[in-house]
Amino acid sequence: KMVNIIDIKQPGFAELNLKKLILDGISGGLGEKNIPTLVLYDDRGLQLFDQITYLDEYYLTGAEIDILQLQSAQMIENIPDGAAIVELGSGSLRKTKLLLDAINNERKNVSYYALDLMEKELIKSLESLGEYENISTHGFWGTYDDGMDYLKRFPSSTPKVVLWMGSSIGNLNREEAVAFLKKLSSVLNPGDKILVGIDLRNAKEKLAKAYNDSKGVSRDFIINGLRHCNKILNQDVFQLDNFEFLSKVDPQSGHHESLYKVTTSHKSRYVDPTTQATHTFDFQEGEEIHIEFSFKYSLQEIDTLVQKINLVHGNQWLDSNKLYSMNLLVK
Ligand code: AVJ
Repeated sequence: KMVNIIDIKQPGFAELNLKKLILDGISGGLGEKNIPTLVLYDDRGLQLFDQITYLDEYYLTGAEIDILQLQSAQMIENIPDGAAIVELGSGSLRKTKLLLDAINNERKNVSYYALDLMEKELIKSLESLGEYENISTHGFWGTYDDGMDYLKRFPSSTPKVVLWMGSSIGNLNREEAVAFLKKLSSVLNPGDKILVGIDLRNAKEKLAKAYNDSKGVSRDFIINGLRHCNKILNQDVFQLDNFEFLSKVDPQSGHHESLYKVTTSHKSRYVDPTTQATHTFDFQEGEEIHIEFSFKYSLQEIDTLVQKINLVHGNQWLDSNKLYSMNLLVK
């Protein structure tokens, strides 16, 4: 199958930015260091995350699939004929396929655009979709920001549905989530929709297992981020033996946090290849470096979120165990 990938990236921008974000992030003092969450998703990181989604302990994916399998008929009533469906962070398309199959069975004509940062993954996953009679499929290769810019170019007569699944919203803190959705909403027209998957505030024990599973895949996934940093910097700034994975659940603020804990005090350096300037980094034993938040929402918090972004909360679907939600937001 031939797949159609459109490069919508601002050239060079993402790579340059990530290097600077890593170096700035580890330049702080004790307790101030952080690493951009995005470094988790290189080829190996995507593979490991895909493995995580098959673990029973990581209940989010199963819950979203449960909703899509049992309630997709009602869901696609909200997708008009002729719509452009744009998915942010499309990944393996395992879940999207359920939705597209249902749309195709209804003989609705839609165009589907999968947006992802990894070109190889985009090609592979779009190839795996097979042919639909009434659905054209396309790949957008770029960042969320590139995708939002591109959305402005769609004719206003085309109804748009933005899919944002997997509770990816959880990687943003609550203020960032409002800001992001406001920006997304600003490139939509009245009547356009956002279908967003949001994990609920579940029991502390459940979260602890979801993000620190018994097989250690979650740990490998997070630790791989350091390996990817070294690749991006083209130097071994992070000595993997000196760090371990730390998983923290905070029931009060309703999030999980993944961190790196420094096991041995040490220094490391980075030599800037263009200026030859040397940056030195000081890591103290016991120091914790932030890498990822996964924020959870109560039903009340979802309502508040939707109010803040001035959208109308349409249907809400929960999985059979009421662990996870899919929400229709209408501009
Ligand atoms: C893909 C961002 C939704 O936060 O639950 C899985 C990533 N991190 N295990 C999440 C993740 C650790 C995941 N998201």
